[in-house]
Amino acid sequence: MNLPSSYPSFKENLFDVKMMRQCFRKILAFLFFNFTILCSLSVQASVREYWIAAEKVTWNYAPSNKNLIHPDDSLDVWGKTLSYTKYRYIGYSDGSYSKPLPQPEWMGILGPQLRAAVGDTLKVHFLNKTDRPVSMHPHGLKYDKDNEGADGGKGGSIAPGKSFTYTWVVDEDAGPGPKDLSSVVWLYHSHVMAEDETNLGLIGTIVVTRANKIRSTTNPTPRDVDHEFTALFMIFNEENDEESGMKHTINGRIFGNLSGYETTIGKRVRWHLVALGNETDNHTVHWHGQTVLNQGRRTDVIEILPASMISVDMTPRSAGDWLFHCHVDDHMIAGMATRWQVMQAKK
Ligand SMILES: [Cu+2]
Repeated sequence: MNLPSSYPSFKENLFDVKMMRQCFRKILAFLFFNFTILCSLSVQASVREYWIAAEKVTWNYAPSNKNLIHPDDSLDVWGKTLSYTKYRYIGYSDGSYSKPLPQPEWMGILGPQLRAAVGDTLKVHFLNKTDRPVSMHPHGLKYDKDNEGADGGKGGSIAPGKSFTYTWVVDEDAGPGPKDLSSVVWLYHSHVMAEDETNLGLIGTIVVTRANKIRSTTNPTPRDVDHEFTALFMIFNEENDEESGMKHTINGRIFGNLSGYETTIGKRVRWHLVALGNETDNHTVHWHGQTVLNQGRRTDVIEILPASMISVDMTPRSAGDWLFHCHVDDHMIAGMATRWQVMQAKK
Protein backbone atom coordinates (compact mmCIF):
# COMPACT_ATOMS: atom_id res chain seq x y z
CA MET A 1 0.00 0.00 0.00
CA ASN A 2 1.28 3.42 -0.81
CA LEU A 3 1.09 5.83 2.07
CA PRO A 4 1.27 9.60 1.77
CA SER A 5 4.81 10.86 2.29
CA SER A 6 3.66 13.01 5.29
CA TYR A 7 2.22 9.96 7.09
CA PRO A 8 4.48 8.92 10.06
CA SER A 9 6.31 5.67 9.66
CA PHE A 10 5.84 2.77 12.14
CA LYS A 11 9.31 3.55 13.58
CA GLU A 12 8.37 7.18 14.17
CA ASN A 13 5.13 6.08 15.89
CA LEU A 14 7.08 3.82 18.22
CA PHE A 15 9.43 6.68 19.05
CA ASP A 16 6.48 8.93 19.96
CA VAL A 17 4.99 6.31 22.28
CA LYS A 18 8.34 5.87 24.04
CA MET A 19 8.68 9.64 24.47
CA MET A 20 5.15 9.88 25.88
CA ARG A 21 5.82 7.10 28.35
CA GLN A 22 9.06 8.74 29.50
CA CYS A 23 7.24 12.06 29.88
CA PHE A 24 4.45 10.39 31.85
CA ARG A 25 6.96 8.68 34.16
CA LYS A 26 8.75 11.98 34.77
CA ILE A 27 5.48 13.74 35.62
CA LEU A 28 4.56 10.91 38.00
CA ALA A 29 7.98 11.06 39.67
CA PHE A 30 7.70 14.84 40.00
CA LEU A 31 4.23 14.59 41.57
CA PHE A 32 5.35 11.81 43.93
CA PHE A 33 8.45 13.81 45.00
CA ASN A 34 6.35 16.88 45.82
CA PHE A 35 3.70 14.81 47.58
CA THR A 36 6.45 13.23 49.75
CA ILE A 37 7.85 16.65 50.65
CA LEU A 38 4.38 17.94 51.50
CA CYS A 39 3.71 14.88 53.67
CA SER A 40 7.02 15.20 55.53
CA LEU A 41 6.45 18.92 56.11
CA SER A 42 2.98 18.27 57.51
CA VAL A 43 4.43 15.59 59.86
CA GLN A 44 7.23 17.81 61.09
CA ALA A 45 5.49 21.13 61.59
CA SER A 46 3.11 20.88 64.53
CA VAL A 47 1.80 23.60 66.78
CA ARG A 48 1.90 22.17 70.31
CA GLU A 49 -0.26 23.85 72.94
CA TYR A 50 0.28 23.76 76.68
CA TRP A 51 -1.70 25.32 79.52
CA ILE A 52 0.45 26.13 82.52
CA ALA A 53 -0.33 28.03 85.71
CA ALA A 54 2.10 29.34 88.31
CA GLU A 55 0.73 28.45 91.74
CA LYS A 56 1.64 28.65 95.42
CA VAL A 57 1.89 25.21 97.00
CA THR A 58 3.16 23.60 100.16
CA TRP A 59 6.23 21.56 99.30
CA ASN A 60 7.75 18.86 101.50
CA TYR A 61 11.41 18.10 100.79
CA ALA A 62 11.23 14.68 102.48
CA PRO A 63 7.63 13.37 102.59
CA SER A 64 8.70 10.16 104.39
CA ASN A 65 10.22 12.28 107.17
CA LYS A 66 13.12 9.83 107.00
CA ASN A 67 16.68 9.61 105.78
CA LEU A 68 16.09 6.88 103.19
CA ILE A 69 19.73 6.76 102.13
CA HIS A 70 21.04 5.92 105.61
CA PRO A 71 17.95 4.66 107.50
CA ASP A 72 19.80 4.53 110.81
CA ASP A 73 20.68 8.22 110.56
CA SER A 74 18.36 11.16 110.98
CA LEU A 75 17.73 14.03 108.59
CA ASP A 76 20.08 16.03 110.83
CA VAL A 77 19.66 19.82 110.84
CA TRP A 78 17.99 19.63 107.40
CA GLY A 79 15.05 17.81 108.98
CA LYS A 80 14.12 20.62 111.42
CA THR A 81 11.59 22.01 108.93
CA LEU A 82 10.63 20.06 105.84
CA SER A 83 7.57 21.88 104.45
CA TYR A 84 7.74 25.35 102.94
CA THR A 85 5.60 27.50 100.65
CA LYS A 86 6.90 27.08 97.12
CA TYR A 87 5.78 28.34 93.72
CA ARG A 88 5.41 25.79 90.96
CA TYR A 89 4.44 25.52 87.31
CA ILE A 90 1.41 23.21 87.08
CA GLY A 91 0.23 21.79 83.74
CA TYR A 92 -3.49 21.67 82.84
CA SER A 93 -5.40 19.87 80.13
CA ASP A 94 -7.05 23.02 78.73
CA GLY A 95 -7.82 26.70 79.23
CA SER A 96 -10.31 26.06 82.02
CA TYR A 97 -7.31 25.33 84.28
CA SER A 98 -9.49 22.87 86.18
CA LYS A 99 -7.80 19.50 85.51
CA PRO A 100 -4.13 19.36 86.52
CA LEU A 101 -2.14 16.97 84.33
CA PRO A 102 -0.51 14.10 86.20
CA GLN A 103 3.24 13.75 86.03
CA PRO A 104 5.65 11.02 87.11
CA GLU A 105 6.73 10.91 90.74
CA TRP A 106 10.40 11.33 89.77
CA MET A 107 9.71 14.80 88.32
CA GLY A 108 9.31 16.14 91.85
CA ILE A 109 9.09 19.93 91.92
CA LEU A 110 9.72 20.34 88.18
CA GLY A 111 7.05 21.98 86.04
CA PRO A 112 5.43 20.14 83.11
CA GLN A 113 7.77 18.53 80.60
CA LEU A 114 7.37 20.48 77.35
CA ARG A 115 8.17 18.55 74.18
CA ALA A 116 8.65 19.41 70.54
CA ALA A 117 10.27 18.24 67.34
CA VAL A 118 12.48 20.52 65.27
CA GLY A 119 10.15 22.52 63.02
CA ASP A 120 7.34 22.77 65.60
CA THR A 121 5.96 25.83 67.33
CA LEU A 122 5.11 25.85 71.04
CA LYS A 123 2.10 27.87 72.18
CA VAL A 124 2.23 28.06 75.96
CA HIS A 125 -0.85 29.58 77.57
CA PHE A 126 0.33 30.87 80.92
CA LEU A 127 -1.82 31.96 83.87
CA ASN A 128 -0.29 33.56 86.95
CA LYS A 129 -2.28 32.31 89.96
CA THR A 130 0.31 33.60 92.45
CA ASP A 131 0.59 36.86 94.36
CA ARG A 132 3.65 38.25 92.57
CA PRO A 133 4.59 38.99 88.95
CA VAL A 134 6.25 35.99 87.31
CA SER A 135 6.97 34.75 83.77
CA MET A 136 8.16 31.85 81.63
CA HIS A 137 11.54 32.26 79.96
CA PRO A 138 12.75 29.40 77.73
CA HIS A 139 16.37 28.61 76.98
CA GLY A 140 17.33 27.69 73.43
CA LEU A 141 14.09 28.28 71.54
CA LYS A 142 13.52 31.10 69.05
CA TYR A 143 11.37 34.03 70.26
CA ASP A 144 10.83 37.74 69.71
CA LYS A 145 11.12 40.29 72.51
CA ASP A 146 7.48 39.91 73.58
CA ASN A 147 7.96 36.15 73.95
CA GLU A 148 11.30 36.18 75.75
CA GLY A 149 9.59 35.99 79.13
CA ALA A 150 12.24 38.27 80.61
CA ASP A 151 13.76 41.72 80.44
CA GLY A 152 10.78 43.70 79.11
CA GLY A 153 8.40 42.82 76.27
CA LYS A 154 4.75 41.86 76.76
CA GLY A 155 5.61 38.47 78.29
CA GLY A 156 8.45 39.72 80.48
CA SER A 157 6.33 40.11 83.62
CA ILE A 158 2.82 38.71 84.05
CA ALA A 159 0.90 40.30 86.91
CA PRO A 160 -1.04 38.20 89.48
CA GLY A 161 -4.30 36.95 87.96
CA LYS A 162 -3.21 37.78 84.39
CA SER A 163 -2.44 35.44 81.51
CA PHE A 164 -0.21 35.49 78.43
CA THR A 165 0.35 33.12 75.53
CA TYR A 166 4.02 32.60 74.70
CA THR A 167 4.93 31.60 71.14
CA TRP A 168 8.27 29.83 70.88
CA VAL A 169 9.65 28.53 67.58
CA VAL A 170 11.58 25.28 67.63
CA ASP A 171 13.93 25.96 64.72
CA GLU A 172 17.06 24.05 63.69
CA ASP A 173 19.12 26.06 66.19
CA ALA A 174 16.84 24.84 69.00
CA GLY A 175 17.33 21.18 68.09
CA PRO A 176 20.14 18.66 68.46
CA GLY A 177 23.43 19.67 66.83
CA PRO A 178 25.58 17.30 64.74
CA LYS A 179 27.28 15.81 67.83
CA ASP A 180 24.16 15.74 70.02
CA LEU A 181 21.92 12.81 70.78
CA SER A 182 18.50 12.57 69.13
CA SER A 183 17.00 14.86 71.79
CA VAL A 184 18.34 17.82 73.78
CA VAL A 185 17.12 19.47 76.97
CA TRP A 186 16.48 23.15 77.67
CA LEU A 187 15.50 24.85 80.91
CA TYR A 188 12.55 27.18 81.31
CA HIS A 189 12.05 29.33 84.40
CA SER A 190 10.55 32.54 85.69
CA HIS A 191 12.67 35.60 84.95
CA VAL A 192 11.16 38.72 86.54
CA MET A 193 13.50 38.40 89.53
CA ALA A 194 15.10 35.24 88.19
CA GLU A 195 17.24 34.28 91.19
CA ASP A 196 14.30 34.67 93.60
CA GLU A 197 11.79 32.86 91.39
CA THR A 198 13.98 29.86 90.57
CA ASN A 199 14.64 29.51 94.30
CA LEU A 200 10.86 29.61 94.79
CA GLY A 201 10.58 26.60 92.45
CA LEU A 202 9.45 28.03 89.10
CA ILE A 203 11.54 25.70 86.94
CA GLY A 204 10.86 23.16 84.20
CA THR A 205 12.46 21.63 81.12
CA ILE A 206 11.85 21.39 77.37
CA VAL A 207 13.01 18.38 75.36
CA VAL A 208 13.48 18.88 71.62
CA THR A 209 13.79 15.83 69.36
CA ARG A 210 15.21 15.64 65.82
CA ALA A 211 12.27 15.70 63.38
CA ASN A 212 13.22 12.36 61.80
CA LYS A 213 13.58 10.66 65.20
CA ILE A 214 10.16 11.32 66.78
CA ARG A 215 7.85 8.38 67.46
CA SER A 216 4.91 10.13 65.81
CA THR A 217 3.46 13.57 65.24
CA THR A 218 1.43 13.26 68.42
CA ASN A 219 4.32 11.76 70.40
CA PRO A 220 7.56 13.67 69.76
CA THR A 221 9.66 11.50 72.10
CA PRO A 222 12.80 10.02 70.47
CA ARG A 223 12.16 6.52 69.14
CA ASP A 224 15.75 5.39 69.73
CA VAL A 225 15.25 5.73 73.51
CA ASP A 226 13.04 3.71 75.90
CA HIS A 227 13.13 5.94 79.00
CA GLU A 228 14.00 9.61 79.37
CA PHE A 229 14.62 10.94 82.89
CA THR A 230 15.30 14.52 83.96
CA ALA A 231 17.20 15.52 87.09
CA LEU A 232 17.57 19.04 88.50
CA PHE A 233 20.43 19.34 90.98
CA MET A 234 19.81 22.47 93.04
CA ILE A 235 20.26 23.82 96.56
CA PHE A 236 17.12 25.70 97.60
CA ASN A 237 17.79 28.43 100.16
CA GLU A 238 14.81 28.52 102.53
CA GLU A 239 16.08 30.35 105.60
CA ASN A 240 18.37 33.19 104.51
CA ASP A 241 21.49 31.03 104.29
CA GLU A 242 20.89 29.15 107.59
CA GLU A 243 22.27 25.63 107.08
CA SER A 244 19.01 23.96 108.14
CA GLY A 245 17.26 25.73 105.26
CA MET A 246 19.84 24.84 102.61
CA LYS A 247 17.95 21.99 100.92
CA HIS A 248 20.35 20.03 98.72
CA THR A 249 17.87 18.50 96.32
CA ILE A 250 17.38 16.35 93.27
CA ASN A 251 14.12 17.57 91.71
CA GLY A 252 13.22 19.15 95.04
CA ARG A 253 13.68 16.10 97.28
CA ILE A 254 16.41 15.19 99.77
CA PHE A 255 17.82 12.03 101.42
CA GLY A 256 16.35 9.50 98.99
CA ASN A 257 12.82 10.92 99.03
CA LEU A 258 12.66 11.17 95.24
CA SER A 259 11.29 7.94 93.79
CA GLY A 260 10.33 6.58 90.39
CA TYR A 261 13.58 6.41 88.43
CA GLU A 262 12.76 2.85 87.34
CA THR A 263 13.99 0.96 84.31
CA THR A 264 15.00 -2.51 83.15
CA ILE A 265 18.25 -4.16 82.09
CA GLY A 266 18.88 -3.57 78.40
CA LYS A 267 16.57 -0.59 78.03
CA ARG A 268 17.96 2.51 76.31
CA VAL A 269 17.89 5.23 78.96
CA ARG A 270 18.56 8.92 78.46
CA TRP A 271 19.27 11.26 81.38
CA HIS A 272 18.73 15.00 80.97
CA LEU A 273 20.74 16.74 83.70
CA VAL A 274 20.18 20.37 84.65
CA ALA A 275 21.19 22.68 87.49
CA LEU A 276 20.38 26.16 88.74
CA GLY A 277 21.46 28.25 91.70
CA ASN A 278 24.66 29.98 92.76
CA GLU A 279 28.36 29.26 93.16
CA THR A 280 27.68 26.39 95.55
CA ASP A 281 25.62 24.66 92.86
CA ASN A 282 28.62 22.94 91.33
CA HIS A 283 27.51 19.33 91.21
CA THR A 284 29.08 16.07 90.13
CA VAL A 285 26.25 13.74 89.18
CA HIS A 286 27.13 10.10 89.83
CA TRP A 287 25.33 6.85 89.11
CA HIS A 288 26.15 3.61 90.90
CA GLY A 289 25.88 0.42 88.87
CA GLN A 290 26.24 1.88 85.40
CA THR A 291 28.28 4.16 83.18
CA VAL A 292 27.02 6.74 80.67
CA LEU A 293 28.23 8.01 77.31
CA ASN A 294 28.79 11.76 77.15
CA GLN A 295 29.71 12.99 73.64
CA GLY A 296 31.29 9.60 72.99
CA ARG A 297 33.23 9.68 76.25
CA ARG A 298 32.61 6.95 78.86
CA THR A 299 32.16 8.10 82.46
CA ASP A 300 29.98 7.64 85.53
CA VAL A 301 30.24 11.26 86.74
CA ILE A 302 28.93 14.34 84.93
CA GLU A 303 29.87 17.85 86.06
CA ILE A 304 27.10 20.45 86.02
CA LEU A 305 27.01 24.15 86.97
CA PRO A 306 24.08 26.58 87.29
CA ALA A 307 22.05 26.51 84.03
CA SER A 308 24.01 23.53 82.65
CA MET A 309 21.92 21.29 80.37
CA ILE A 310 23.52 17.97 79.51
CA SER A 311 22.02 14.79 78.05
CA VAL A 312 23.72 11.40 78.33
CA ASP A 313 22.78 7.84 77.39
CA MET A 314 23.12 4.49 79.13
CA THR A 315 21.92 0.92 78.73
CA PRO A 316 21.67 -0.57 82.25
CA ARG A 317 23.59 -3.84 82.67
CA SER A 318 23.07 -4.70 86.36
CA ALA A 319 19.83 -5.14 88.26
CA GLY A 320 19.70 -3.31 91.55
CA ASP A 321 18.55 -0.46 93.74
CA TRP A 322 21.37 1.94 92.91
CA LEU A 323 22.49 5.22 94.38
CA PHE A 324 22.21 8.34 92.25
CA HIS A 325 23.82 11.32 93.95
CA CYS A 326 26.00 14.41 93.84
CA HIS A 327 29.61 13.46 94.60
CA VAL A 328 30.55 16.75 96.33
CA ASP A 329 31.13 15.72 99.96
CA ASP A 330 29.15 18.55 101.62
CA HIS A 331 26.26 17.97 99.25
CA MET A 332 26.20 14.22 99.93
CA ILE A 333 26.15 14.85 103.67
CA ALA A 334 23.25 17.30 103.20
CA GLY A 335 21.19 14.65 101.42
CA MET A 336 21.66 15.33 97.69
CA ALA A 337 21.02 11.70 96.85
CA THR A 338 18.36 9.29 95.80
CA ARG A 339 18.13 5.85 94.16
CA TRP A 340 17.33 4.51 90.71
CA GLN A 341 16.04 0.97 90.17
CA VAL A 342 17.08 -1.45 87.45
CA MET A 343 14.81 -4.51 87.17
CA GLN A 344 15.67 -7.85 85.65
CA ALA A 345 14.41 -8.20 82.10
CA LYS A 346 11.39 -10.54 81.82
CA LYS A 347 12.17 -13.79 80.06
CU1 LIG B 1 26.33 18.83 94.50
